[in-house]
Order: sequence, then C-alpha cells, then structure tokens
Amino acid sequence: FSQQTYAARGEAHSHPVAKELFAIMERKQSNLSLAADVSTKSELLALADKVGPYICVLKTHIDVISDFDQDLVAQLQALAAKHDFLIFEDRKFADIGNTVKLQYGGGVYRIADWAHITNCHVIPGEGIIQGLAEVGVPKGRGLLLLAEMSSKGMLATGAYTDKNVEMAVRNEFVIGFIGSKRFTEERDLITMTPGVGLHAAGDALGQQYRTPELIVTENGSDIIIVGRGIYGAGKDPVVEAKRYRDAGWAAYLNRLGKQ
Ligand code: UP6
Repeated sequence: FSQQTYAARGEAHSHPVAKELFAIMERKQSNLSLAADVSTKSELLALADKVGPYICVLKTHIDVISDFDQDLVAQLQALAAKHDFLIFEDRKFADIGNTVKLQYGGGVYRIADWAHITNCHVIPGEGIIQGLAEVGVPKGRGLLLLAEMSSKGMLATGAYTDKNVEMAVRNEFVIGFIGSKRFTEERDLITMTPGVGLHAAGDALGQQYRTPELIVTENGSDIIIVGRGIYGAGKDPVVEAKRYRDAGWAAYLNRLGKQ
C-alpha cells in the first residue's frame, strides 16, 4: 500500500471514514494533522480556522479546554465542513469495555457525537475495542490503536505492538494505528504519527521528534501529527502549517517514486 496513491487507496477502501480521509488528503494534497493543544475555546477555534486549509485532520484533546461547551463542538463541526478536514479526539481510552462505552458516548463531551476518529490503548484486552465499537459503529466512526508512542522509554514495543496489529486486523471498526511506521499490509490500515518536528529534537518531558522524511518516506506512515512545531511560541501557525504540509507531501511523493 505504501507504493499506492492516497486516491487509489481511498477508492478501494471498505471503511467509510478511511475512504473519506484519503479523499480529503488527495483533494487538499495534505497528510498533515494539527495537534491543537491549546487551552481555551477561542484559541482552539481561531487556530482551527487559520490552519484548517492545510490539514486533513484536526486532532483535539477536548478535556484540556477550560471553557468547553456544546457550542464549541458545533463550531468545530462547522469549521470541519468549511475547511474539509476530519476531527480526531485523541482520548486514548484505556478502561474495560463497559466503562469506555460510557466515556465515549456520554459524559460532558459526548465524543462519539462529533469526533470522526478516536483512539485507545489495548492494555485492557480486546473488550475495549468491542465496547467502543458498540457506540461508534452505528454512528459511522473509526478507531485507531496506540501500537506505539513517541515518548522516551515508552513501553508499547515488541509483543505488545504485535498484539495491537492482530486486534486491528480482526476488528472492522479499527481504521489504523498511532505509531511510527506501517505495521501491516492487511486491510490497508492507516498509520498516523505524532512526535514529528523539523527543528526540535524533543521537549523536557520525554517527547521525541523525527522528520516527515523518516516517518513517511522511510517508515511508510501515512499522516504526520504536528503540534508545537506549528503553533509554538513565536511561530506563525499559517507559515508553519504550510511548511509541514509541504514537507509531509514531498515525503509522500518521494515514497511513491521509490521502487
Ligand atoms: N501524542 C504524542 N505521542 C504519542 C501519542 N500522542 O505526542 O505517542 C500526542 C500528544 C500531543 C501531540 O498528546 O497532542 O501528539 C504531539 O504534540 P507536539 O507536536 O506539540 O509534541
């Protein structure tokens, strides 16, 4: 699949969310996802509106917004329609199936009502996927498994990563992974990679950055997730979003050109 265009993969894909995602990537020539880790409603909406034209996915941590309300969700959905991107709530669910059902469908955030994509750890076993699927499948949503993490000393390696891949392959609700590379050729599962930066090596709390070239061209990942590289102190988010969009797309074209 790494040698096929996003357009071709979208046309052939059986999952509606993956299909739509590949179509957006092709239309916007973007494999960039913005990690919009700001702390207020107005900052999040302003950033999403500015950077929206350059991204295929807006990644949120909705529980860090201090003044969350339902209007924020309505406005995010309007921006997703205006700028043609999907919303990925990076909730990293990690509890038993019955509990994650309540967390995903209900509570204050009602994530399943507005996030096209969410993700989970499989540490509780496969029941977490089944619980999330009971809520997400009827709403036409998709799930990513955290097969790896970007941070120093992370424990998702070896046999644990392999188990993620096995569970992803046999659960139709799963559209792919968070991780650093392409994991399997089955079902064209998508990889999205956080910890991408063009300049910094990391931060003081264990984050590690790698380049789009390494992640997309060499490792065969599909989408780069960039946060502080775009909106960090002293940066112009539009300038940086264009820079990362171009770098991510160039890395994808280089991959297609490699035999
Ligand atoms: N994220 C990681 N690494 C992972 C999984 N998720 O960094 O393995 C998320 C973080 C943050 C974003 O929760 O929202 O990706 C990275 O932001 P940054 O580019 O500002 O470091």
